Amino acid sequence: MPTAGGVTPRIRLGRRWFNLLWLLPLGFAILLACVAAAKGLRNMPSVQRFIAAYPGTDLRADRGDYLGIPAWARWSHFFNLFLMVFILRSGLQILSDHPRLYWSRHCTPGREWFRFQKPVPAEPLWTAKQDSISLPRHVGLPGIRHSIGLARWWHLGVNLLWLLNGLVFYVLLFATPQWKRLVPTSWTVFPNAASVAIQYLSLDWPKEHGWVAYNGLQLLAYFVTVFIAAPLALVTGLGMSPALSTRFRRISRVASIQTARSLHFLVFCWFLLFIVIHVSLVFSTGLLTNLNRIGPGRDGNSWLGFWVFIGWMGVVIVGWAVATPFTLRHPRVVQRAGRMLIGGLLRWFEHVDLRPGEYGEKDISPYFWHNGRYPDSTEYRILQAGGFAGYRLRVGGLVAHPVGLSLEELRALPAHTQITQHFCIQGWSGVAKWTGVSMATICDLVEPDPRAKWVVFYSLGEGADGGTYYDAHPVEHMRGRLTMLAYDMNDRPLSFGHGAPLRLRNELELGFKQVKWIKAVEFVADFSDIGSGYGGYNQDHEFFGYRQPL
Ligand SMILES: Nc1nc2c(c(=O)[nH]1)N[C@H]1C(S)=C(S)[C@@H](COP(=O)(O)O)O[C@H]1N2
Ligand SMILES: [Mo]
Repeated sequence: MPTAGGVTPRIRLGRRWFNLLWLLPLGFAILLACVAAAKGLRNMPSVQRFIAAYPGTDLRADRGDYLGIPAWARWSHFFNLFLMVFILRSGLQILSDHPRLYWSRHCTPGREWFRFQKPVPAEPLWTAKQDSISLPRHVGLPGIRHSIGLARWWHLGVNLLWLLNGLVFYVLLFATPQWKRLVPTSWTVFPNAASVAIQYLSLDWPKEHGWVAYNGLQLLAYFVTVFIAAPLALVTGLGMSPALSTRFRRISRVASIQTARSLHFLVFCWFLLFIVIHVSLVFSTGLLTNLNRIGPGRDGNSWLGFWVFIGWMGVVIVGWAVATPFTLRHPRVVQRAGRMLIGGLLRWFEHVDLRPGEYGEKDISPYFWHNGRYPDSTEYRILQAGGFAGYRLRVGGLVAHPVGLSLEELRALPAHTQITQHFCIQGWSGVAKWTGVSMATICDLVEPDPRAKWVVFYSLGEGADGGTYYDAHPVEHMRGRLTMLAYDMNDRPLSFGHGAPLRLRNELELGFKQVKWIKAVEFVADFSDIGSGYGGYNQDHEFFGYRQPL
């Protein structure tokens, strides 16, 4: 897609939008005011007594048990920061594919609380893809516009490694007395943190005991990062899965995908803020001493830690620099490696049997985003002009009775209605009522052969780069209660934009698999000889995965 820039991030307060760039001067002014206030406070005898009583660090009696930082913690700290580079960059890339955040699953334009894109234009057929923006190549991963397929392999694949690293860290932390360094065990952590805040802000810094114990503010910041932000990143990440959200309906009713997405972004902001402050303080509170402790694990101010740090940073910078060029040169490698890392997990998320009835009429979204490339072939135009009277849905392949069904014949089959939520891979969602024919009914009609493992849905429309849009679904999903061919949306015949005359709904999967303007359905043993052989148009052209329940 051609490059397209966004706008500086802004947030909505009521009806007004505020440019977040104002936070820079505003934050600086607030910081100056806080420094002035802290300096004033420190001249007060009561505050001086408070600081004397709570100097900042709780030096426990058993502190000798957990002196210093063991090698496993230092290595896991390094792996963590190395992996974080890819996680943060690819996460930002994913966000740029729909640069708007909402608190409601409806994603109504103008109701977002945060955006770094212009307001949604009034064009009725404006698509989410048109709405996506580019990032600088070395900020986003891989930076170019609508590269979410590749960004997701990075994000989810590296996340798995990051979670494993975190798991090992948790286990070793609690298997040793080291947990006492990160978990506050006394309420004095709060007055100590307040005292440290005053001391930092008054620019007369507290005495550091980093080899033995962290100060109150540090302890709280580390605790929040390790035990709140990191797990929240995982939970909110999973909260964006259509399969899991529909399975855990009671949770997703209250906290929808958009709550999950917004919180996931706030966790991202916390991580960024933490990194900035953490690194600034590492540099300004005794660089050599700090680097010795976290690098070679020594107490002292030799240059050894500095050189270890330079080595680590070299690895980080090389990883940072090669990630985008490598991804753009070898996208198939990224796609395959990603699938190797998390393909099994995605497959496992598909093992849920979804039930209808999660949403009611009142939950239907007032605005439902459009997406994809609209059909423009003469074949489609002629069908559309004739009110689809000449339309025949062909169902064939490995089946006992291939059929060609007119819309009338489809409407004469037992009708199925479901009110469900659509999850676009780009991040927007919406609830709609779909009426049509269950794929189970179609299966009863055509009787698939046991050799059929996949069902391919072909569109009358082309994909973004030309060629038939299609997508393959596992045959087991065809018996699922929420897999259907819809001819009505919200009690009206499907509109042109939403897929007239027929579209697929398979609520286990993301939006791109819901083929619109369906022409034919084919039961096949495998999809390797269809298109480029990756299981769908987006898999062939945009490096998505063929199982996308997350
Ligand atoms: N034929 C076809 N079907 C398609 C697409 C497309 O480009 N072509 N886009 C997909 C994507 S990415 C999404 S999110 C949904 C959007 O459906 P909607 O426009 O009804 O919201 O359709 C899917 N089906
Ligand atoms: Mo999508």
